[in-house]
Amino acid sequence: MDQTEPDVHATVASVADDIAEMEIRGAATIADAAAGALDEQAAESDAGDPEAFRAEMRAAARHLRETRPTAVSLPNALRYVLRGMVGDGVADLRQSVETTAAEFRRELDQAQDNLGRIGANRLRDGDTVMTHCHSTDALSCVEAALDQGKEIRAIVKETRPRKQGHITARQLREWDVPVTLVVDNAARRYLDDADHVLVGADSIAADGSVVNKIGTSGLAVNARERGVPVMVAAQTLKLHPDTMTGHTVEIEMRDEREVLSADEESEIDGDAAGGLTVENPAFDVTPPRYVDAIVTERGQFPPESIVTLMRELFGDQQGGEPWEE
Ligand code: RI2
Repeated sequence: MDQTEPDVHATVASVADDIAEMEIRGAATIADAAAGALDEQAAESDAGDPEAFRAEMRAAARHLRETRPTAVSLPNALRYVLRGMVGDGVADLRQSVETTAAEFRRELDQAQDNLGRIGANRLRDGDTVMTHCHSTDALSCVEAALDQGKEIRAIVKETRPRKQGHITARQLREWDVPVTLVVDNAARRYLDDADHVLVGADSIAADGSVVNKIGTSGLAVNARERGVPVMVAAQTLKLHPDTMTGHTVEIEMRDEREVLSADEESEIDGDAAGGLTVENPAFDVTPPRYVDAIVTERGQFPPESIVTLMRELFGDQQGGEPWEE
């Protein structure tokens, strides 16, 4: 086995950095960028033979895979493109990557549009949604409802530590949706004014558990207690195939500086060296009993039955990952 790791193209390295730093973020957007980066790697490769080309593509996929562990859309995108890489010569292989990456990105957009139309059916004229973080899948439901002429209002949770709720608020205001922005701690107080909790997902497990931005599970438990239905907008790209065979979803732990700046940390800690531990999990797991519906481009599912869709989509896919040698 060749021990030398092939170089990855500069675009792949830069997309990987941007994903890790969350300059590129959101499960669907990450998947789209990863497919684009593989396409770029193929286009720019100067590999002299098919085996060298394949090795480069596998190395690029591994590099992208290592950026963030939780959103399954990333490995699902890499699998899709690498499994579509077929042909005898370098030119054929390159062409197949280009075609497959383009097809993947087209389907991603299409799936989100279809999901939005299905999700919009749950929203009635005059409804208020409470959102958490920023999800393009969730927003596509609101956009479709607006397209249908419904009036929708939003209570938008800020979503510490990175405040991605602000992105949601901006987008909704661009669509002229009346928005009330609240800090995360105020969510329970405002649940009485909400008709739906509407969130996205980074991964959905086979038992219907929803892995999404930290704070989703607490919101869902509160919503259940208040009688507000919880709707998860997640295209099938978010279904996690490994969970069908008992694997759990790794929760990403991010840098403590996202929670406390160096100044804040020293103010709290004074001169005491190492006295403060900061934990910064990016995601949490909402058990299926707190979720009313998972909306996908293939229809709406109660969380407990999502496994039937997963069996249909993934079958009994066995074997190694296409980026492994
Ligand atoms: P879409 C985001 O994760 C949020 O948790 C959001 O709910 C999820 O991805 C899905 O986003 P992060 O990348 O695919 O901000 O619906 O950590 O856009």
